[in-house]
Order: sequence, then structure tokens, then C-alpha cells
Amino acid sequence: MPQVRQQAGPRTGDALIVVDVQNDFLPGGALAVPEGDAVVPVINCYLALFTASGLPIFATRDWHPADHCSSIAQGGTWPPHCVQGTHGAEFAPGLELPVSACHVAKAIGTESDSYSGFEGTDLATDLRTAGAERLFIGGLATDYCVLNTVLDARHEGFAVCLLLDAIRAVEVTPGDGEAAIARMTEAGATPVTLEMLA
Ligand code: VGL
Ligand code: ZN
Repeated sequence: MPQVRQQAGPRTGDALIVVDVQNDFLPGGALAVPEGDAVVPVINCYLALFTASGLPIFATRDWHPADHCSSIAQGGTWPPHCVQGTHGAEFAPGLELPVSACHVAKAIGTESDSYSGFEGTDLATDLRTAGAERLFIGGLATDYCVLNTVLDARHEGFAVCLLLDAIRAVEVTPGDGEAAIARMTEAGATPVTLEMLA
């Protein structure tokens, strides 16, 4: 008997947002996320799906000045990371971003940090201009930039599919990743995996 199942996408009105898949968040980087590199091949599959469908793709990147307020030396919480123009700030070399992908630099000023790709950027406007209504969001890190980007996307009125197989957490405290996933789903994000879309 043919199986009837919901088609989750991607379809017209969908956009893919890849959050901060940068060298400094991968093993060996300045602020390595455990297993951060594991998201790369999975995100490449999502990139291929969205590219094949001609749907918009956005890639955010943490893009800090060297004396950024988030660094320990400036009274912040993190080692210096994703410093503008450095190798650590570059997208992971294995990430197969199409040339058409829109790059979104965030937290670029010295005095303000922002974990969300929406804060201080044109992302919301650019997404609406591109006709996006539903955002597929994955990347690094689950408990910081993915969390805040997803919550802001919901506040901006976008539907959100959380790429459960393409996120990894920093887990300063064990359980932070699961807690972040719970907060995102409570905010209305729908968890999806590749096999649900293929
Ligand atoms: C991030 C910590 C500091 C992230 C950025 O991309 O999740 N985490 N800056
Ligand atoms: Zn940062």
C-alpha cells in the first residue's frame, strides 16, 4: 500500500540558514565545539537539496574585531575567536556553499555581541525579499548561535525547521544542548532530519 506522509520540503518559500560553520568552532579551533565537524557533511546534503531546488541559502558567520567584548581579555566569556580576516573566521573548508549563498557577518563591532544572525544584520529583510517564509536552520552552536537565531526567527514570524542532525552544542554545562533544543521546540520550531526530507 502506498505510504502517505507529509512532505516536509524544501519547497517554494523555504530558505536554508547555515549558522557559523567556521574553523574556530571545529576541532582544533579557538572555540571548538565537540564534534562540530560532524555537521559539515550533513549540511552539505541540505545545501545540495536547496541548491537543486533553486531556493535561497544564507550562511552566517561570527565576525569579531580582535578586541571584541566577548573575549576574556575584555571581560567577556570566550577565548578570542572568529577574528575578522583570520583563518579561524573562515567557513569550514569542507563546507560546500554555492557561490550564490548570501554571507551574513554578525557581531562585527567591538562593543556588542550577538549570538543571533538577525541581530544587527539585514537578515530578516533579505529573507523576506527572497520570499522566504519557512527557515531550515542548522550549524553551530546549538546552545548559542543556533538557539538565538531560531528564537529570533520565530519572533520575526518565520516558520522554523530545526536541523536536528546538523547541530552540535558547546555544553559549557552538560545538558545545555538538550535544553536549547527544548527551548527552540517550545518556541514552535519543528525538528527535522535529512531522511524526513529526501
Ligand atoms: C558562538 C560562542 C561565541 C556560536 C559565537 O556561534 O554559537 N558561541 N560566539
Ligand atoms: Zn562569538
